[in-house]
Amino acid sequence: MTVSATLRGAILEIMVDNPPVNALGHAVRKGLLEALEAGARQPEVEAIVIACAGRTFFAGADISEFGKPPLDPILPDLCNAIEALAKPVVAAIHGTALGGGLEVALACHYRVAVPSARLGLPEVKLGLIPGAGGTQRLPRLVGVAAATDMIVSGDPIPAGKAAELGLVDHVAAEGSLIEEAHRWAQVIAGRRPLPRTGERPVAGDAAAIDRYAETHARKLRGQTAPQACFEALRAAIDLPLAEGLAVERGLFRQLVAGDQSAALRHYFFAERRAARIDGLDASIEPLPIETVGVIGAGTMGAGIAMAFLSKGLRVVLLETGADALDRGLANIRRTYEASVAKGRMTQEAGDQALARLSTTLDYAALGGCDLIIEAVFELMAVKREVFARIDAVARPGAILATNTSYLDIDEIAAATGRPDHVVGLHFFSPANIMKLLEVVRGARTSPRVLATAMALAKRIGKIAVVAGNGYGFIGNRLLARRRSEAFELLLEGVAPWDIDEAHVGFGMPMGPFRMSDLAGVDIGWHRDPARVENVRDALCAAGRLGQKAGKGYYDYDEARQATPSAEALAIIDAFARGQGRARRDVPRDDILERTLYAMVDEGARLLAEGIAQRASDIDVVWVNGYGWPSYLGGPMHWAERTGLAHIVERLRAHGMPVAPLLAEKAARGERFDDPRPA
Ligand code: 3H9
Repeated sequence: MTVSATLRGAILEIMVDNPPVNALGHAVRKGLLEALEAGARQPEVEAIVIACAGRTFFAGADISEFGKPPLDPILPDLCNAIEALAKPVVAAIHGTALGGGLEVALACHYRVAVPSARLGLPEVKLGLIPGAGGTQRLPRLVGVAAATDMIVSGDPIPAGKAAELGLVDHVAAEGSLIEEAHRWAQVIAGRRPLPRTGERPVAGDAAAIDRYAETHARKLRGQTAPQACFEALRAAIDLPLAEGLAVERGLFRQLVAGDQSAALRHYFFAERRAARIDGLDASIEPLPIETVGVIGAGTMGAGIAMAFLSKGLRVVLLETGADALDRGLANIRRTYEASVAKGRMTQEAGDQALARLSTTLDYAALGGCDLIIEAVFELMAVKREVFARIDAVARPGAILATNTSYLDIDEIAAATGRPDHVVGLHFFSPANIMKLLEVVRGARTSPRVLATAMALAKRIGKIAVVAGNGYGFIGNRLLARRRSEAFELLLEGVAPWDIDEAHVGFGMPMGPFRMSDLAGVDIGWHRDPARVENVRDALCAAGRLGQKAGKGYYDYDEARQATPSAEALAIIDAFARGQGRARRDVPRDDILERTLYAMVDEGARLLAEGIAQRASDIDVVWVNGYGWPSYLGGPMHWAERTGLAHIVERLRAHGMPVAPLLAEKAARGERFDDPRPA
């Protein structure tokens, strides 16, 4: 039974059980409405409590139903029916009341929640607005400013904060939600008039909306849903409830049929699918990991250490010299202090994280670690030497991991006597903040080690994607392909800033050359100024190493403001002439076609080679690690929306290679993740 109703005294308890997250799919909506109507008819029922079984209150509408014809009762009608009921309805909230789930709660006359509950309207993250009254009822309950914040950020708030705002009427003790909700229902059963949220006046005016729009303009650039949120919130201020609800409904319908929401919904499921490894037995128990050894206390090593420390694991941090170790430790301390100062972390949590850290100059101290990860210089000889050393001290069964971003895992594993316990854990900098983790599986990595890496990633709040062992894995392989196409454009006379501007206009946070300046133009440089084989070498030879040197593709002032550099342009120009390259007029549209379609082509190659398990994994990598706008779904989803046949045609028109898999999918009119014909 999805929905059951039990009469306890004069209180009707409606319990919904629709695992895993009690999404408000058709059966739930129908069952809920029927139970409510029955309760309204039963004379002995004085009040109704709506609660959910399992781990959470309703986590929202059932996202998998979007795009299909709506089945009655639709959620807005259900919410209106709850609010209109002649008997009081109490929502009993635990876990997360999200989206349509919070909208149901808003339609109830009272809300009781446990302290650990979180309440939010995350629809904007799916390219939508709340479509079941959220934009009209929330500002009536908590005021325009708080409602704007919640609806446009999409971030949930804890029950305590919700109680302060008037969104929650009573915070129940953890573990006694149902009892307290019943008691609350008994107390309010006779109170009239019923507090109907939709009948309240809206507190506040449009100034709060304008302020929010102004403050967040940069972040919201290019996205349709936040603008629709603003419009719906304005309707809540200006119009009576019924008309406001109609405006909201119209906007919701428009958005749900649009490209951006399709992309964000694709992304939502892509992220969850990424956690699954095809062919891996799901019953494999991960190995227990409590203590992690981190080798190298530079920016990357320190970031990795913090990623574990902050989530309750112990870390032993190793460096080869005392000075480097001190610098790393100071860096970690500073980062925690800053987090505490900014209110992102409590003092206590910061202190506890630091207390879990120990440092050492001696490899022998890593002997008790369950996992040892190295973040040392990106050179095969160095990696192999480090792996041989950790293999000698690590206890049997310990996992040895490398943070390499390009190198061959199998060659590294071969330096040890336990290649089945070697895995790549490619963190992204800053590793304590960036969500993405590429888990690189070597030829001999054992299933249990792989399962452990995935479970560990989840535990430390990372989004893990499995990659096969190939140069640059998933993310950097696409990056390298984009870079080489961008270099081609430079040689044809396109300025770096024009290429960057095209990417920013597309929705990326920055273009490839600003990114290169930020990361260091000299990444991967051979350090021989006399050897100039490409534009990068030419710039490095002239000391233009990027932002850290005050000059790279751009010139930087003291405030790190970038301006186009005449000198960089002259260096690029001289190099191009030396290569006998003719300059030509490149149409603006070609910039994006060539760089982005090249990435799609490379993505198809990753799929054909089995480096990526599925196209949606490539999307997850690029959205999380490289700033591909999530509202464009990731490069592979975007390619499908653009049309694979069109992309193939344009690649050919540019004289660029076309991966056989891409050509095949385009010719068959298939999507990347469609099963391949046998
Ligand atoms: C909405 O409500 C629109 C309305 O305003 C108007 C309508 C007219 N639907 O994340 P997890 C699945 S829009 C369908 O791994 P966690 C998920 O795919 C909705 N399925 O667990 C996964 O399946 P699988 C607004 C859903 O504990 C499984 O449940 N609501 C939905 O890490 C477990 O999910 C949201 O945007 C759904 N709504 O996190 C909330 N939600 O096992 C979206 C989850 O097959 N959900 N699934 O891979 C979340 O944020 C998280 O799932 C939640 C749990 C925090 C609830």
